[in-house]
Amino acid sequence: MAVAIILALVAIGSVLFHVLSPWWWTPIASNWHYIDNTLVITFWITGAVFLTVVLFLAFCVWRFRHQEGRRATYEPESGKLELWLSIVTGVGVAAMLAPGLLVWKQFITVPADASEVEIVGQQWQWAYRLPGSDGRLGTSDTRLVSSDNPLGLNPKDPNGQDDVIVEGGELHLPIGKPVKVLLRSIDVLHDFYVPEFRAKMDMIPGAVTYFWFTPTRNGTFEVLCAELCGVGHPHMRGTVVVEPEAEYQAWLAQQRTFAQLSSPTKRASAEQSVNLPVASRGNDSGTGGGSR
Ligand SMILES: [Cu+2]
Repeated sequence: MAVAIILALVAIGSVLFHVLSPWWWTPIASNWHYIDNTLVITFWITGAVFLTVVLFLAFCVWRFRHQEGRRATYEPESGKLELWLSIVTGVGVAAMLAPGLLVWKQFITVPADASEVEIVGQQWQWAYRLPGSDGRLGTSDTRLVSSDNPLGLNPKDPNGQDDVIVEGGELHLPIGKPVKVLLRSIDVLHDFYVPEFRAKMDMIPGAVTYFWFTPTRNGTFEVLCAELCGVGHPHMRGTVVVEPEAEYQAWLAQQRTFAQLSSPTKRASAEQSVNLPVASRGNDSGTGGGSR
């Protein structure tokens, strides 16, 4: 009897914890309400299954407890029960997976008017690159990464000269404008994650991953690395500031471009050591504008 009561208390306690808990997700600051909706659907389905199973267990412990003279019957197969369990489980799993597929399609279908921002992960810091006045990002190649060119930009690509580079600082974004986030890693797996944006994605060395979102709330948001990437992983934090267009433009005007950051002598030596044509797109290159 005590076991049955404990099981019932676990079920009731879980519901009370959910209702009374102060720990809930952060207020959303992007267009991705769909992500919250899929989480809520999964939460209710798994919550209902959890309650049903635990309460059924409590009932069975009490109902079929040991009694003098009572004997259990052995029933290894039950076609009817197996059919019902298969149908209910199948419907439950499909209900959890189907919304995710629909949301994923939207998550990677970038609107035509989205501007591009490149985010580069490196043990253990973030760097950002925004297109300059031409609106296009120049190409990049990991073979060009050096202390003078930490993001591996192609110095021969004219599109890259005016690219704005922010290393270790804040990323600013204008509110209400869709942005395509291009993700690169210089060394190991990282994952760009801002909880309020409800968006995250792995950064894979040698590849460019992407998603898009529209910031919907002004404010300062913390960037976390959501992929264990070495001993400095917990300290790999950054800041995204969402602000009105005028303030964003003022911030942008203060940033430095690739051309300003790399002196002519440094660029000449980089070109000598790696001989790449302007339009080079190797396996691990190509964050060029509009190629995806
Ligand atoms: Cu990381």
